[in-house]
Amino acid sequence: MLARLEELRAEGVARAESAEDLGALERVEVEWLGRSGRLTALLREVGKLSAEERPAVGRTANEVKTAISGALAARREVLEQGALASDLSGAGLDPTLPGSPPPVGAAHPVLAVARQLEDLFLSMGFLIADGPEVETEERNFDALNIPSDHPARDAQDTIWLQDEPGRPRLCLRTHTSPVQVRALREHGPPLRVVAPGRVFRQEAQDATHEHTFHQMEGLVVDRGVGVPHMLHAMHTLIEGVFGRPLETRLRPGFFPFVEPGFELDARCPFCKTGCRVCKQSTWIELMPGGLVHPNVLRACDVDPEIYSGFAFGLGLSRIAMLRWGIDDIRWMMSGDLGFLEQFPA
Ligand code: FA5
Repeated sequence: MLARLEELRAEGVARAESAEDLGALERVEVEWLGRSGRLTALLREVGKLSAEERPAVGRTANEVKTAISGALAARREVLEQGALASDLSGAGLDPTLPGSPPPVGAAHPVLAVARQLEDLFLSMGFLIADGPEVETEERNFDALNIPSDHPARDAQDTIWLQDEPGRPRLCLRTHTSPVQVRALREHGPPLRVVAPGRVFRQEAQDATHEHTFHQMEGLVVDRGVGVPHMLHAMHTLIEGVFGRPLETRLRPGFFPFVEPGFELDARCPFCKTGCRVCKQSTWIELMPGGLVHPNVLRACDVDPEIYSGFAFGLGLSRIAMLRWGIDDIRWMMSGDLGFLEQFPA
């Protein structure tokens, strides 16, 4: 038995050392060490040996296995190095073969809607403005004519930063409307601007409410601006998002920074008789807006006797949900690749 083991060792090592390529090497491994390999077959006979013979045969069998495995590993390294060197030398390289494309990301659905609307408003002569996510109480509330006892300032809705003595009070902006104030103070009228961005509220989450979501503010201030101008902008926006005009209706809506204030509803783009999206009403609430309140114009050093304007605040996250039939807003911030990969570039 010991002699047969030695034969196996010599032959196995020799075969490993002379394997010409990785495929041949693999065949040697299977033939010697595999489940039905030659060494394994021999080891099955160990049981038939006497108790005295067994330890020596077992030890030698292990040594044989180690020797063959070692020879296989050494040869594999040599063959792999050779393959790499030949790749690098360019021999056998065909530069005309198609490469494997790198994985390409895509715009998040909210970003895709924001970009589409930015293009649309740019084509109508609007500026795209940006504002910080940490905002002063003055711009987020006071300049927007939101009185200090308004419930929206309550800690239940607004996420406040820790007060620092002698510094203005700061919060995470609760809407994109403070960008109205920033843009008007910076550029003055006449002005047309849209401002997409992330906003934050202390909010109980459900399928349509997030604590972090996206809005897009629109603001036009000029001489003689009125409700028909606002409606034209809103209708253009709807056609841009849904690819066709939708029937709309205006309802009164209260926001301290507009007077009069409205909620614009659109006829559900998905049904005629009522569905899950419009909750059987055939109307969906699309965007609030109104004519800029004179107090807001004054807070931005604009004379309301000369200028007027309109503003609207679109929930971008909800528009993206409508556009692609996404049933839960919490997907948006989930970072879930299974969700995101459904929106190719
Ligand atoms: C505002 O935030 C006003 N600043 C909008 C405005 C601007 C009115 C200019 C008039 C003139 P509101 O709280 O309704 O209004 O929010 C506007 C939109 O944001 C809603 O229509 C909705 O689409 C979206 N929204 C509000 N709360 C949430 C939330 N928790 N999660 C996701 N989207 C929300």
